[in-house]
Amino acid sequence: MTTPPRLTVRSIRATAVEVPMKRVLGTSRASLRVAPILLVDVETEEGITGHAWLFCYVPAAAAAIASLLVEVERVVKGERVAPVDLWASLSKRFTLIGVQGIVRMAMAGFDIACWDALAIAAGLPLATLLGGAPRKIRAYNSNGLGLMPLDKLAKEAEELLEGGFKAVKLRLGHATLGEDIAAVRAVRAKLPAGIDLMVDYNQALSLADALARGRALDDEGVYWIEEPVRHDDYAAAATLVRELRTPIQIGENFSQPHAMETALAANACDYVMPDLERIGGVTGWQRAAALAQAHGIEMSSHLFPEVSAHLLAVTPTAHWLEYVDWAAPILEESLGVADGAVQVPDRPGNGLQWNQGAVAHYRMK
Ligand code: SMN
Ligand code: MG
Repeated sequence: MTTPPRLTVRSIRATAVEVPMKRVLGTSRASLRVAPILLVDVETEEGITGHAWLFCYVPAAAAAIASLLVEVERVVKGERVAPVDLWASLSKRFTLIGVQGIVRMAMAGFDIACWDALAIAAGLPLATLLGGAPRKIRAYNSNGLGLMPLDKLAKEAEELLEGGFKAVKLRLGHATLGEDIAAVRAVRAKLPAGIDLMVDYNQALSLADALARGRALDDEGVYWIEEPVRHDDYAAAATLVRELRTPIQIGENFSQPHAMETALAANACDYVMPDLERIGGVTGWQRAAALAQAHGIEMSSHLFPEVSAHLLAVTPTAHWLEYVDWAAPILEESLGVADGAVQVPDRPGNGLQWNQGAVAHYRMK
């Protein structure tokens, strides 16, 4: 057996694209029709390139993160591709500005691409490099189902079952409780028995309103209530955990594993769903997975299904993968979905490869 080459960072390339979404994502905060995505390529002296994509939420953030990656490159150029060590040196470099927000997203993109390069060099799928193996990961369909008229919701709910999905997620946070319940019922009416329905408020509610709406939802049989209140109001979330029967899900806004630790210490949720670019890339995810295991709490992913699938394959309390198809148009090979599960690709690395023609087409102007 040959030893994989030691890799050295040569450069970081960032390419911003705006990919139209097949289905509008109408959340209580904003409506998204286009996915602003930043492609991150870490090139090594040895000729291996690692890939990652970041979701930028607003197009302006793509340029800002790309510019932060120039500073990341200045720190890591010529260093060994050792993501844990590089996370530590970048954390030190960025302490004064703060390892948060888009600084941390840039670091996460670099970290994810470094792990990809290591797995490619080893000739192993990322899941295998991390001690697991490619397998099927249970997923819910999180495309669409935003705040929209009831007839459209009902139609979309049916369409989202294609692929054999056994669960879908509905965005809530309408002006009134009555409208939220009507939306849940419109979707539920189209779901065969045994299909689970998650709901997501995107931090829309006050504690009092969350208690009122949560009590009403307790009678609707929803699987979890996601981010009902401001993401870092762990005291309010803990009250909801105590008062409601429906599980409370939070985590897409955990900034590095410390935030998750604080939330768990406050009993702020029943489930967690860290986001790869906010938790700290592959390095941060693994630390979060250990925390979830220690607390005996089930852990799902947020966005980034392609890389998150590898990580859930080695997460002791793996729960649900959030499936979105937003990056599919710019990928050489999109994630395989069948029987409500995604298949972790059995090829070296995390499996991300850009379709260069599509990247040129969707490139941000
Ligand atoms: C979400 C994700 C990405 C953009 C907007 C909203 C949502 C989710 O909170 O959990 O999918
Ligand atoms: Mg959410």
